[in-house]
Amino acid sequence: MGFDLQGKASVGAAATRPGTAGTPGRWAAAAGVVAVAAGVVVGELVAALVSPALSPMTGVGGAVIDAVPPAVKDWAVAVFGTADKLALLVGMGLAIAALAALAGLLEWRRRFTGFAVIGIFGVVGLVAVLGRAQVTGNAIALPLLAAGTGILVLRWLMSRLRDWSTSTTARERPAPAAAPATAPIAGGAAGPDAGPDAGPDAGPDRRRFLQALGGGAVVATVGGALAAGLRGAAAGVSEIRSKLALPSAASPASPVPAGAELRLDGMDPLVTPNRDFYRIDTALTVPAVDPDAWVLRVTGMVEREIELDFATLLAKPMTERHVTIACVSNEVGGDLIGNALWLGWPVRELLAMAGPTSGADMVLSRSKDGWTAGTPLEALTDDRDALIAVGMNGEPLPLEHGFPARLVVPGLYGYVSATKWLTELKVTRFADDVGYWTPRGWSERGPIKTSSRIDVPRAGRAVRAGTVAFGGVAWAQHTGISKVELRVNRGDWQTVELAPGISRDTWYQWQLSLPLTPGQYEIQVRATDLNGVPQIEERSQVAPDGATGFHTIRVDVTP
Ligand SMILES: Nc1nc2c(c(=O)[nH]1)N[C@H]1C(S)=C(S)[C@@H](COP(=O)(O)O)O[C@H]1N2
Ligand SMILES: [Mo]
Repeated sequence: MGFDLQGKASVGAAATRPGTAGTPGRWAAAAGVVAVAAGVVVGELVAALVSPALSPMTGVGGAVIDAVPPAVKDWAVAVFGTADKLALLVGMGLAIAALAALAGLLEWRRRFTGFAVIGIFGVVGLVAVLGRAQVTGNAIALPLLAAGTGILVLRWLMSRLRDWSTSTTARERPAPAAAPATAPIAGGAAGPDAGPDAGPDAGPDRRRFLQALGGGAVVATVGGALAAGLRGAAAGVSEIRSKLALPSAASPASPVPAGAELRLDGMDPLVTPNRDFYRIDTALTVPAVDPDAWVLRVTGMVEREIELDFATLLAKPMTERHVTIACVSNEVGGDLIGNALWLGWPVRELLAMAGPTSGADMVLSRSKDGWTAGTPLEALTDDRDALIAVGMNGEPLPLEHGFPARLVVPGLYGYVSATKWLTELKVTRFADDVGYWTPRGWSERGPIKTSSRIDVPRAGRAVRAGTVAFGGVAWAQHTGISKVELRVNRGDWQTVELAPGISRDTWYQWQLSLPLTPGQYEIQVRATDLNGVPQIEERSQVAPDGATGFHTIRVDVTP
């Protein structure tokens, strides 16, 4: 490891060396390109797998588009026409390749400088991705994952290249003519550590480096093709989705009552935007379901089996409802809950056409990827407007949320009801069938438990003494909330101002202002449903059927 010496070489002198044809400098640049390609491919592949709407490359591309002055955009459109986006991606690819080659060269000259260049890529990618609207939490990891992979691969290739260089130098003679890299790196390999690595012949080390480089290039190419394939399938469906016109609702949602949305600073919106909606599923790759190929089958204990295609579904009289859905894994105070405006056809109408036979008490719904949920037949046939949903907040379902159709059942946790990428409804009995999560330690039935959350002030955040505003949400789907109370340091419960809910099936916002002097406070919230049943005080884990306990936060009030 005598390469510190290379780093000490002046930039001018060093620049001539790696730039000379046939020196390892050229190979260092190649190593940079392969390493960065591997990083980008890993980022794209993981993105393609976890969420089709995410792509570090298109994230950066989008940020470039946003940052570019309108005149340049007009110019690009004029010159490249509709291929402007392709031109942008090609341009980005070339720019990244040039920077990657530079990173390889720099790393060859001075350890960690090339890593730093790749690290800066990662941070730029991060900033670009953060600025994109569609992007959700886990996207943040992707540019860092890409940069980390790039650095690791470069480190690996560099150590091979140095072995090669060291052995070449140690021989103190040019390698055979066939070797592309023959010039010894002056000084660099002659350091004190060079001795043990120095072989009598550069052949094996040279071969090892070239194998590593070639292997890296092959893996990056195959991974890139795979990512492109996955992305292509999802992109095709995304394209179809973006052109889909949803029918208007025959039974529209009741309007959001005045005052339902308390405009308290720091409060989550009453209706959760799609891009912020929590996502939970077992799907490693988001199923890309072409609506033209989609059918929903009603099978099992029915008088008539039914096959429903998407066009037929869209032609049914649609119902639109606000419903707050929640995950059974939502901790007290957690954010695995969201409220959306769903458009769909009531499941009970489809089930009525099929005619469940007597004895049936469960519907096992199945998704494209084989996941299942077991829902009480009653919850799908009573008056609660369980929907075969096609729309979410005025748009077709996002791919991540079940495009083209999913179930939404007010009052039940998602794992027993909210099947995304829906393909089958099997009418059956709890005695005969089980949903995916039941044998894995979760209850057969999963009614949502009444709960409440403090969102303002954020837990652990310091606030100024005086009048302190508290606010949050409370929910008891399909029953509704009658009362929310707050208590300070386990004192008396104080009733808060409860905003009108959109419906019994949605969460309600609440707020309360309290005069507080400087000090530390423990604040707790509890909700009571419209039947007068208060939420459970005793703490319990999320498994097997949902967490209980009061959301408790600590607030530091400063003078
Ligand atoms: N196909 C499929 N549908 C699914 C799941 C799944 O793993 N696969 N998870 C369920 C669970 S546990 C929840 S909480 C909800 C979450 O829906 P969302 O991702 O749209 O918020 O989807 C449900 N539907
Ligand atoms: Mo869930």
